Amino acid sequence: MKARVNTSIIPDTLERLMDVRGITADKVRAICQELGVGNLRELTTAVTLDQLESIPSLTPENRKNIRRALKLEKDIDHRIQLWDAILQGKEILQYIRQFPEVKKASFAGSLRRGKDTIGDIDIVVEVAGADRKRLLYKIDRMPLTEHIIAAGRSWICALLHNQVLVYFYLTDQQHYGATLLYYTGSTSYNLSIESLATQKGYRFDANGLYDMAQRQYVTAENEEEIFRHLLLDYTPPELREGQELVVAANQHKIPSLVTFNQVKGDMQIHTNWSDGEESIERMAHYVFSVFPHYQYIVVTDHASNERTGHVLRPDDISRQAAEIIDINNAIGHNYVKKGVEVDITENGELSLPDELLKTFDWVIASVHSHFTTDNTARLLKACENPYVHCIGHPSGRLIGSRHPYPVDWDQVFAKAAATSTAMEINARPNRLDLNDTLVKKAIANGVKLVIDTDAHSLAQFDFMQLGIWVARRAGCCHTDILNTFTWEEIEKFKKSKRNAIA
Ligand code: DGT
Ligand code: CA
Ligand code: ZN
Repeated sequence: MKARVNTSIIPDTLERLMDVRGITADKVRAICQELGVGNLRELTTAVTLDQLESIPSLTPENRKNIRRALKLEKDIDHRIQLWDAILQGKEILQYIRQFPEVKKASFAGSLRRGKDTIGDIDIVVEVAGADRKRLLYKIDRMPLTEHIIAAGRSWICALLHNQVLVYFYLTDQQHYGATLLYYTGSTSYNLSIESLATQKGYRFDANGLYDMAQRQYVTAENEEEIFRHLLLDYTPPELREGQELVVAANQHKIPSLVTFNQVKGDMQIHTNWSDGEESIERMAHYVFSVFPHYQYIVVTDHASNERTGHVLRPDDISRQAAEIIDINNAIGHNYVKKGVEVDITENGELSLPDELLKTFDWVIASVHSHFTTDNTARLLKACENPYVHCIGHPSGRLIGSRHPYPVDWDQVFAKAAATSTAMEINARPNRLDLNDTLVKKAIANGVKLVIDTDAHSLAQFDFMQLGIWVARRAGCCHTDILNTFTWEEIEKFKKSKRNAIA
C-alpha cells in the first residue's frame, strides 16, 4: 500500500514546486529534506549549484522542469531576438484574447522593456479565479504549445514547439497594475522600487503593493495608479533597468522619450538598384500609403567595391537620379531623397570619390570588412569627410553571430559631435546597432542619431519600432533623433557639418 504523504513539512513558499509537471509532494519532500532547503531562495541556490542531481527520485526530466519553472535554465547563447519574440508573443496574445476567460492580457518582462534579446516571454493575464482551470486547459491545447511545464493558481508556464518558454501570470482586475509592474521588471529595477516603497510605508513584492498603515494591498487596475501611490513619475518600461530611474522618477525627472509617431522618414533603404527586392517606385508608394506621417525616404543603395552581387556602379548614379526625379514628379513633391551607402575601406577611404559623393542628398558610410581589428581610425577618418552625413551600423555586431569590432567610442563620439556626423541606430532585428548602451553614451556626447530600417523589402519598414525601442532605452528624446526633423532641418544639420569641416 502506498504510504500517505505528509505534506505538512513542505514550507508554504515551496508548495509551488508541486505545480511543476511530474513533481509530486513526495519529491518536494525529498528536496526539502535531502537538500535542507526551507524557502525559495535556498532552493534557487541549491538548483544553481546542481544539487538536484543528488536526489535519486528526481528524473532528468524532473530536474529540467524545475529549472525551467524557476527560470534557472537561461542560456545566454540561446536568447531570442526581440523581433522574433514580438511576432511570437503577438500570436499568443491574439490567441488568448479570444478566450472569454481572458479579460485583459499584456506583455511583461524584457519583451515589454524592448530589450534587444529575450530569454523568455512573460504575459500578465486578467482572469477570474473560477476560470483559471479552463484557461489552463485552453493554453495546453493551443496549437503553439508543446506541453505545460508548470501550472498553479497564479501562474502557467508553457513550453512552445520551438522550445520558447512562455510564463502567464494570472491576476484579477484590482491587482493588474501591481502584477504588471512586478513582472515587467527588470529585477534590479524592482529591487529599487521595493526599497523606495519600504521608505514610503509600503511593501512591494510579487503579490502587489501592501500599505503597511492600512494593512491591505493597494488596488490598482493599471501601473499609473501604483506610481501615483508611491509619488513617482510614470516611468516607461524601456527605462526600467537600473536603480537610477527610480531616483529620477522620485525627483520628477523622467525624460519625454521619442515615439514612433514623431518619425518623419526612413533614411537607409535598398532597392533593386543594388541588393533590395523592390523598385524605388514600389517602395516609395508603399511607404507613402502605409506610413502617412513620413515626409521623406532616402534611397541608399550600395556603392561598393567590397560587396559581391548587385551594387550601384558610378555610371548608374545619374540614371538612378533621373528615375527619382520622375517618381517625385508623380508624387508631387521631393519625397524620395537621393542617398547612398558607401564602404569605409581598410584605410578609412570611401568607395566613391568626393566628386560623386557631393551629388547625393545623404551619404552613409559603413564598415563592411575587417570585422575583428580596431576600427577607431577608420571611423574617425570617415567622420572627417565633408560629404559623409552618417555612419551606418557603427559597431558592426550581428546579434548571435558577430561581436562588435573594437572601437574607442569616446574618440569616435567626440569626433562625430565635432564634425556634425550622425550615428545610425540600424533597426534590423539582428543588428540593433548602435545598441542602447552606446546610444546613451552618444547622446551624452551630443551626437545626433538616425533610426534607419535598412529595408531591403516592403515588410522591413516595420523594423522602425525596434530602433525606437533602442532609442527609448537609451533615454532619447525626439531632439536626439535626426529623422524626427523635417528635411529643411536636416539640410541645416548638413550645413553645420560643412561649416565644422571648413
Ligand atoms: P529575460 O527573460 O531573461 O529576457 O529577462 P526578464 O527581465 O524578462 O526576466 P525574467 O523573465 O526572469 O522575469 C520577469 C520579471 O519578473 C523580471 O524582469 C522582474 C521580475 N522578477 C523575476 N525574478 C525576480 C526576483 O527574484 N526579484 C524581483 N524583485 N523581481 C523578479
Ligand atoms: Ca522574461
Ligand atoms: Zn551596410
